[in-house]
This record gives sequence, structure tokens and C-alpha cells, in this order.
Amino acid sequence: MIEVPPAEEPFSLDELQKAVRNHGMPLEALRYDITPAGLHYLLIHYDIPATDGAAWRLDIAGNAERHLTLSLDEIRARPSRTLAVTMECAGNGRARMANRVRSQPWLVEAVGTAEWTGTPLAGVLAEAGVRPDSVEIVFTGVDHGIQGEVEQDYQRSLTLDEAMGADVLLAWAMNGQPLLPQHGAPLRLVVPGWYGMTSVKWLNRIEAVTSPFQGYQQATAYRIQMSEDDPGEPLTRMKVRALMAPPGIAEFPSTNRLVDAGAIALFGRAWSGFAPIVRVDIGVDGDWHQADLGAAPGPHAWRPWTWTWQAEPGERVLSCRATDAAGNSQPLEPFWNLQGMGNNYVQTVPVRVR
Ligand SMILES: Nc1nc2c(c(=O)[nH]1)N[C@H]1C(S)=C(S)[C@@H](COP(=O)(O)O)O[C@H]1N2
Ligand SMILES: [Mo]
Repeated sequence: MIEVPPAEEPFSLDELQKAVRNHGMPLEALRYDITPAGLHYLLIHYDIPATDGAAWRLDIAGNAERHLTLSLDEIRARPSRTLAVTMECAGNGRARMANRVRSQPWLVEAVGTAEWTGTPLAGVLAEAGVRPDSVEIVFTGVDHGIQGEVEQDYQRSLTLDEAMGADVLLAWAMNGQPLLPQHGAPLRLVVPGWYGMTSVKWLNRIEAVTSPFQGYQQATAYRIQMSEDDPGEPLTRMKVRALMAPPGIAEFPSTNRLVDAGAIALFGRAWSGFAPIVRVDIGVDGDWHQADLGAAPGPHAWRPWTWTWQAEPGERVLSCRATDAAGNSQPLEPFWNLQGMGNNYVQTVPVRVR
């Protein structure tokens, strides 16, 4: 059952424990095209499992001509690609929602962009001879735990069409280094454009199935539901979003920012899993100005934006709002849904100008 705390309830120790284990990307790291691995956000449901690259095997089974068992060396010997991929947690933004669910309490930092190196999943599925009447491919990680009173391996599925996409990778490297334990060593799935839950870490089993997968992380979690009885809509691709690097200097331990009056070079990044970013607007106390866009480090990665603010003394609220080529833009307020998913509301940054 999903627990919904009342509106003004303070954060619980369970939420604090989740927040310290699963850190966000400090927003000053928006300066990097590719997020250094240690600054990339992290989301782990259960425990980081013990995996040993030498003993580890990947099984490919189910509705296929051949059952394959591959070692890490055999996978690394396959054709490889490196893609810059922006990844965001579907629960990003949850913490600002009134009546929030007790889960990972993200503000807005659950994002990062890494260069993932791996072999296209499609080649491995073809080698196994996945039969065309397969409707989905199920991915299983070795991590195991309990969620919603269901004991489970971490599992997600993709339709056969999505799984055969040329850019879906079985990745063994992040930013040119072997995967770190917390990011899924020795092998993970990377599904560009989708919210992070799809990119199964510590991957050790792939199975072709002939009916839609009904596992917990697919059928119960990661859905936009309005009540417990509402089956809801599944989260898939990342909704459009822009973020701003915090201007000026920080005031520890509050989140306040202090800047000197005059020209301030604001910058940040924007992404969407649906279409390229075509526009970012910067708000100053509710007046909007169009930012300049730079080049994304790749077709699946965020696009940088810049804008020069003539800061005048006083208390100001900055914001940024992205629009993609499909015409999607961000809402100004968080919207309530049971699990607090897909909350791509506009970020606001209070700043004191002196
Ligand atoms: N096996 C496994 N894979 C997983 C998870 C997990 O808990 N277990 N978390 C998922 C979620 S919800 C997200 S947002 C991404 C986070 O990837 P990262 O920690 O490398 O940033 O991993 C996904 N893959
Ligand atoms: Mo996530």
C-alpha cells in the first residue's frame, strides 16, 4: 500500500535515509556537458548487490530459438557504441508536492548525463533468435528486496519494438570507466529518452515473453495514478524540463542565493525524451525572456542555455521553462498524483540581489 502523508507533514527519517543514499546532482554540475560519474544522480531501491565481473553471466532466454549465457568478456567483444544520454528519475520533483507519497524525496536534482558505452541490445536479441510473436522483453537485475509488500527482483520490461531500437545499450562503461557498483556494475541497460527506472542496473537476465509483463515495477510502481484504485498511466519517456545552475554564492546551510547587482550570466540545461529542445524562457519575477541555446552533446542529451540577467537590488525569483519540438512545455505548479511521478513543473530560484 502507498502511504500518503498529510499536507504539512515534515520529512520522515525514512525519507532522510533515502535522500542520503540516493543523492541528486548538485546543480552547479549543470556546467558540464557530461556529468562526472560521482556527481550523476543515483537511485537504488534496495541494496547495492555484490557482483563480481569474472563470475557474472547474462542469460538471454524465454521465447527465443536459443538460450544464451554470456560472460562480460563475450559482451565486451561485441560491436560497441558510446552515447551521451541524459537520464532523470521519474520521481524528480516529488518533494514539493503537497500530500506527497513517502518515497525518495527529490527536489529537482535527480538528473545527469553520462557517456555510456555498450553493445546494442538488438544484436544480442537477434543472436538469441527472439521469436517475432514475443510482445515484451523483461529485464532483471540481481538486486532483491521488498516494495509494496511484494518481495521481488528489480524488473522492468520494454515492448519488442522499443527493445530493438538501435540506441538501447547493454552498457559496461560510464564516462570511459567500468561501471561503478552504485551505477549497475558490471552491466546495465541504458534506454535513451526514457525515465531512469527503465535502465535496469546489475542486469543478469533478459527474457522474451508472449504476454505483457505484470511485475511490480511495471504494473504498480511508475504510474501516474489519482488514487489507489486507479490503474493509472505508465511513465515512459522523460517530460520536458529545464534547470538553472544556482547564480551567485550560496548561503550555508539555507538554499538562499546572493548576487551582486549588474550583469549575471545565467546558464543551465534542458531536455525532453519526446523531441529536441527548441526554446527555453527565463523568468524574472514572472517576466519571461528567451534564452540562447547551445549544442547538445548528442541527440539523447540535454541542451545548454544561457541568458544574461541585469540584476537589480531586491528579492527576486528566477525560473526557467523549456519547450520541445513537439510543443510540450512545463507546467508552472507541481501537480498531484499518488506516487508523485512525472512532476516537471518549472524550477524557481529565489535570489537576493545586493
Ligand atoms: N536493478 C535496478 N535497476 C535500477 C534501479 C534499481 O533500484 N535496481 N533503479 C532505477 C531507477 S528508478 C533509476 S532513476 C535509475 C537510476 O540510475 P543511476 O543510479 O545510475 O543514476 O536506475 C534504475 N535502474
Ligand atoms: Mo527513478
